[in-house]
Amino acid sequence: MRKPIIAGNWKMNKTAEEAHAFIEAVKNKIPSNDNVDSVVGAPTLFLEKMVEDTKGTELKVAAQNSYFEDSGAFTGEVSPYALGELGVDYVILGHSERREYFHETDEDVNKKVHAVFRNGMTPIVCCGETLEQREAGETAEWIKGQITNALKDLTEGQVSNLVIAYEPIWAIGTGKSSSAEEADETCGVVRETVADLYNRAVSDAVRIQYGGSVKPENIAEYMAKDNIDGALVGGASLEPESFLKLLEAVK
Ligand code: G2H
Repeated sequence: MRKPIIAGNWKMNKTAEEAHAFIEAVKNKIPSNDNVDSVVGAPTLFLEKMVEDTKGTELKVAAQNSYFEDSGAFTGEVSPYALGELGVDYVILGHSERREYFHETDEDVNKKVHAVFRNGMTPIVCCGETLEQREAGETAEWIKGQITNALKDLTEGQVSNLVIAYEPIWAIGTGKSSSAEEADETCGVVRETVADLYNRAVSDAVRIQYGGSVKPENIAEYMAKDNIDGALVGGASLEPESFLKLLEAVK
Protein backbone atom coordinates (compact mmCIF):
# COMPACT_ATOMS: atom_id res chain seq x y z
CA MET A 1 0.00 0.00 0.00
CA ARG A 2 1.54 3.33 -1.06
CA LYS A 3 0.83 6.31 1.18
CA PRO A 4 -0.76 9.24 -0.70
CA ILE A 5 1.31 12.39 -1.06
CA ILE A 6 -0.21 15.78 -1.81
CA ALA A 7 2.21 18.59 -2.59
CA GLY A 8 1.35 22.20 -3.17
CA ASN A 9 3.52 24.06 -5.66
CA TRP A 10 3.13 27.77 -5.06
CA LYS A 11 5.44 28.60 -7.98
CA MET A 12 6.57 32.27 -7.84
CA ASN A 13 3.69 33.50 -5.69
CA LYS A 14 3.22 35.06 -2.22
CA THR A 15 5.24 37.40 -0.04
CA ALA A 16 7.01 36.31 3.15
CA GLU A 17 4.10 37.66 5.16
CA GLU A 18 1.55 35.76 3.08
CA ALA A 19 3.57 32.56 3.34
CA HIS A 20 3.65 32.89 7.11
CA ALA A 21 -0.10 33.59 7.28
CA PHE A 22 -0.78 30.49 5.16
CA ILE A 23 1.27 28.24 7.45
CA GLU A 24 -0.40 29.65 10.54
CA ALA A 25 -3.83 28.99 9.00
CA VAL A 26 -3.17 25.35 8.10
CA LYS A 27 -0.48 23.94 10.34
CA ASN A 28 -2.73 22.57 13.08
CA LYS A 29 -5.28 21.16 10.66
CA ILE A 30 -3.01 18.88 8.63
CA PRO A 31 -4.21 15.24 8.59
CA SER A 32 -1.97 12.66 10.27
CA ASN A 33 0.94 11.61 8.13
CA ASP A 34 0.06 8.03 8.96
CA ASN A 35 -2.55 8.56 6.22
CA VAL A 36 -1.16 11.17 3.85
CA ASP A 37 2.09 13.08 3.35
CA SER A 38 1.26 16.78 3.13
CA VAL A 39 3.83 19.03 1.51
CA VAL A 40 3.98 22.65 0.48
CA GLY A 41 6.49 23.77 -2.18
CA ALA A 42 7.46 27.40 -1.74
CA PRO A 43 9.88 29.97 -3.18
CA THR A 44 13.39 29.66 -1.73
CA LEU A 45 13.10 32.99 0.12
CA PHE A 46 10.46 31.67 2.51
CA LEU A 47 11.82 28.20 3.20
CA GLU A 48 13.81 28.96 6.36
CA LYS A 49 10.85 30.57 8.10
CA MET A 50 8.45 27.89 6.86
CA VAL A 51 10.63 25.08 8.19
CA GLU A 52 10.71 26.88 11.53
CA ASP A 53 6.94 27.53 11.50
CA THR A 54 6.10 23.90 10.68
CA LYS A 55 8.39 22.26 13.26
CA GLY A 56 6.48 19.63 15.23
CA THR A 57 3.57 19.63 12.77
CA GLU A 58 2.59 17.12 10.08
CA LEU A 59 3.28 19.60 7.26
CA LYS A 60 6.49 19.20 5.26
CA VAL A 61 8.26 21.85 3.22
CA ALA A 62 9.56 21.53 -0.35
CA ALA A 63 11.89 23.70 -2.41
CA GLN A 64 10.95 24.17 -6.06
CA ASN A 65 14.46 23.75 -7.44
CA SER A 66 18.05 23.29 -6.41
CA TYR A 67 21.41 23.30 -8.19
CA PHE A 68 23.40 20.06 -8.54
CA GLU A 69 26.65 21.28 -6.98
CA ASP A 70 26.69 21.66 -3.20
CA SER A 71 28.70 24.92 -3.18
CA GLY A 72 31.00 27.10 -5.25
CA ALA A 73 31.08 29.87 -7.82
CA PHE A 74 27.51 29.54 -9.15
CA THR A 75 26.09 33.04 -8.74
CA GLY A 76 22.39 33.10 -8.06
CA GLU A 77 21.95 29.35 -7.65
CA VAL A 78 20.39 27.45 -4.72
CA SER A 79 22.62 25.00 -2.86
CA PRO A 80 21.12 21.56 -2.15
CA TYR A 81 23.53 21.28 0.77
CA ALA A 82 22.12 24.50 2.29
CA LEU A 83 18.55 23.31 1.68
CA GLY A 84 19.27 20.06 3.49
CA GLU A 85 20.91 21.91 6.40
CA LEU A 86 17.83 24.12 6.66
CA GLY A 87 15.58 21.10 7.20
CA VAL A 88 13.78 21.14 3.86
CA ASP A 89 12.29 17.67 3.20
CA TYR A 90 11.48 17.61 -0.51
CA VAL A 91 12.72 19.31 -3.67
CA ILE A 92 10.57 19.58 -6.82
CA LEU A 93 12.85 18.96 -9.81
CA GLY A 94 12.46 19.26 -13.56
CA HIS A 95 9.09 21.01 -13.51
CA SER A 96 8.07 21.78 -17.09
CA GLU A 97 8.35 25.50 -16.33
CA ARG A 98 12.00 24.97 -15.32
CA ARG A 99 12.58 22.98 -18.50
CA GLU A 100 10.83 25.50 -20.75
CA TYR A 101 11.90 28.87 -19.32
CA PHE A 102 15.24 27.93 -17.75
CA HIS A 103 16.34 25.32 -20.29
CA GLU A 104 16.82 22.47 -17.84
CA THR A 105 17.67 19.23 -19.58
CA ASP A 106 17.09 15.62 -18.52
CA GLU A 107 20.80 15.47 -17.69
CA ASP A 108 20.50 18.48 -15.36
CA VAL A 109 17.48 16.90 -13.70
CA ASN A 110 19.38 13.65 -13.14
CA LYS A 111 22.32 15.50 -11.55
CA LYS A 112 19.90 17.41 -9.32
CA VAL A 113 18.17 14.19 -8.24
CA HIS A 114 21.54 12.82 -7.11
CA ALA A 115 22.33 16.10 -5.31
CA VAL A 116 19.02 16.09 -3.45
CA PHE A 117 19.49 12.49 -2.27
CA ARG A 118 23.12 13.23 -1.32
CA ASN A 119 21.81 15.95 0.98
CA GLY A 120 19.18 13.82 2.70
CA MET A 121 16.06 15.15 0.97
CA THR A 122 13.46 13.53 -1.28
CA PRO A 123 13.16 14.56 -4.93
CA ILE A 124 9.78 15.06 -6.59
CA VAL A 125 10.76 14.47 -10.22
CA CYS A 126 8.46 15.95 -12.85
CA CYS A 127 7.78 14.62 -16.33
CA GLY A 128 5.16 15.33 -18.95
CA GLU A 129 4.39 15.76 -22.63
CA THR A 130 3.24 18.68 -24.77
CA LEU A 131 -0.12 18.74 -26.55
CA GLU A 132 1.67 18.21 -29.88
CA GLN A 133 3.38 15.09 -28.55
CA ARG A 134 0.11 13.72 -27.18
CA GLU A 135 -1.69 14.34 -30.45
CA ALA A 136 1.13 12.69 -32.39
CA GLY A 137 0.87 9.57 -30.19
CA GLU A 138 4.36 10.12 -28.75
CA THR A 139 3.43 10.39 -25.06
CA ALA A 140 4.56 6.94 -23.88
CA GLU A 141 7.95 7.08 -25.65
CA TRP A 142 8.60 10.61 -24.40
CA ILE A 143 7.72 9.77 -20.80
CA LYS A 144 9.85 6.60 -20.88
CA GLY A 145 12.80 8.68 -22.09
CA GLN A 146 12.36 11.37 -19.46
CA ILE A 147 12.11 8.82 -16.64
CA THR A 148 15.02 6.72 -17.89
CA ASN A 149 17.24 9.81 -18.04
CA ALA A 150 16.09 11.29 -14.72
CA LEU A 151 16.74 8.04 -12.82
CA LYS A 152 20.15 7.25 -14.31
CA ASP A 153 22.57 5.67 -11.80
CA LEU A 154 20.16 5.75 -8.86
CA THR A 155 19.95 2.77 -6.51
CA GLU A 156 16.84 0.64 -6.03
CA GLY A 157 16.47 2.11 -2.55
CA GLN A 158 16.59 5.68 -3.86
CA VAL A 159 14.04 5.06 -6.59
CA SER A 160 11.72 3.27 -4.15
CA ASN A 161 11.73 6.40 -2.00
CA LEU A 162 11.38 9.14 -4.56
CA VAL A 163 8.23 10.73 -5.92
CA ILE A 164 7.48 11.17 -9.62
CA ALA A 165 4.98 13.80 -10.74
CA TYR A 166 3.37 13.25 -14.12
CA GLU A 167 2.16 16.61 -15.41
CA PRO A 168 0.89 16.86 -18.99
CA ILE A 169 2.10 20.33 -20.04
CA TRP A 170 -1.18 21.15 -21.76
CA ALA A 171 -3.06 20.67 -18.48
CA ILE A 172 -0.91 22.99 -16.37
CA GLY A 173 -2.66 26.08 -15.09
CA THR A 174 -5.02 25.95 -18.08
CA GLY A 175 -8.05 24.65 -16.25
CA LYS A 176 -7.94 21.81 -18.81
CA SER A 177 -7.23 18.70 -16.75
CA SER A 178 -6.32 15.34 -18.21
CA SER A 179 -9.15 12.85 -17.59
CA ALA A 180 -8.49 10.51 -14.68
CA GLU A 181 -8.35 7.59 -17.16
CA GLU A 182 -5.75 9.29 -19.38
CA ALA A 183 -3.72 10.35 -16.33
CA ASP A 184 -3.83 6.83 -14.88
CA GLU A 185 -2.74 5.33 -18.18
CA THR A 186 0.32 7.58 -18.41
CA CYS A 187 1.17 7.13 -14.72
CA GLY A 188 1.04 3.41 -15.61
CA VAL A 189 3.68 4.06 -18.29
CA VAL A 190 5.84 5.70 -15.62
CA ARG A 191 5.41 2.69 -13.33
CA GLU A 192 6.20 0.17 -16.09
CA THR A 193 9.30 2.15 -17.03
CA VAL A 194 10.50 1.91 -13.43
CA ALA A 195 9.74 -1.84 -13.46
CA ASP A 196 11.77 -2.27 -16.66
CA LEU A 197 14.68 -0.22 -15.33
CA TYR A 198 14.66 -1.83 -11.85
CA ASN A 199 12.12 -4.45 -10.81
CA ARG A 200 8.51 -4.92 -9.70
CA ALA A 201 9.24 -4.28 -6.01
CA VAL A 202 10.70 -0.86 -6.86
CA SER A 203 7.87 0.05 -9.24
CA ASP A 204 5.31 -1.00 -6.63
CA ALA A 205 7.00 1.26 -4.07
CA VAL A 206 7.58 4.45 -6.09
CA ARG A 207 4.87 7.06 -5.59
CA ILE A 208 3.47 8.78 -8.66
CA GLN A 209 1.52 12.02 -8.51
CA TYR A 210 -0.68 13.54 -11.16
CA GLY A 211 -0.42 17.29 -11.67
CA GLY A 212 -2.27 19.75 -13.88
CA SER A 213 -5.34 21.74 -12.80
CA VAL A 214 -6.05 19.48 -9.81
CA LYS A 215 -8.55 21.05 -7.40
CA PRO A 216 -10.70 19.96 -4.46
CA GLU A 217 -13.58 19.18 -6.84
CA ASN A 218 -11.65 16.70 -9.01
CA ILE A 219 -8.91 15.25 -6.78
CA ALA A 220 -10.99 12.22 -5.70
CA GLU A 221 -11.33 11.02 -9.32
CA TYR A 222 -7.55 10.91 -9.70
CA MET A 223 -6.91 9.36 -6.31
CA ALA A 224 -9.33 6.53 -7.13
CA LYS A 225 -6.97 5.32 -9.86
CA ASP A 226 -4.51 2.47 -9.27
CA ASN A 227 -1.40 4.20 -10.58
CA ILE A 228 -2.01 7.62 -9.01
CA ASP A 229 -0.73 8.08 -5.47
CA GLY A 230 -1.14 11.80 -5.04
CA ALA A 231 -1.14 15.19 -6.67
CA LEU A 232 1.18 18.10 -7.35
CA VAL A 233 -1.09 21.13 -7.18
CA GLY A 234 -0.39 24.69 -8.25
CA GLY A 235 -3.27 27.18 -8.31
CA ALA A 236 -5.50 25.26 -5.91
CA SER A 237 -2.76 25.06 -3.27
CA LEU A 238 -2.46 28.81 -2.79
CA GLU A 239 -5.38 29.35 -0.44
CA PRO A 240 -5.40 27.62 2.97
CA GLU A 241 -9.00 26.47 2.67
CA SER A 242 -8.49 24.91 -0.74
CA PHE A 243 -5.20 23.26 0.32
CA LEU A 244 -6.87 21.73 3.38
CA LYS A 245 -9.75 20.45 1.23
CA LEU A 246 -7.27 18.65 -1.03
CA LEU A 247 -5.77 16.91 2.00
CA GLU A 248 -9.18 16.09 3.46
CA ALA A 249 -10.22 14.50 0.18
CA VAL A 250 -7.47 11.88 0.38
CA LYS A 251 -6.83 11.24 4.06
C1 G2H B 1 1.19 21.95 -12.62
C2 G2H B 1 0.53 22.30 -11.36
C3 G2H B 1 1.51 22.29 -10.22
P1 G2H B 1 -1.67 23.76 -11.63
O1 G2H B 1 2.29 22.81 -12.86
O2 G2H B 1 2.76 21.72 -10.44
O3 G2H B 1 -0.08 23.57 -11.45
O4 G2H B 1 -2.31 22.89 -10.58
O5 G2H B 1 -1.93 25.23 -11.40
O6 G2H B 1 -2.04 23.30 -13.01
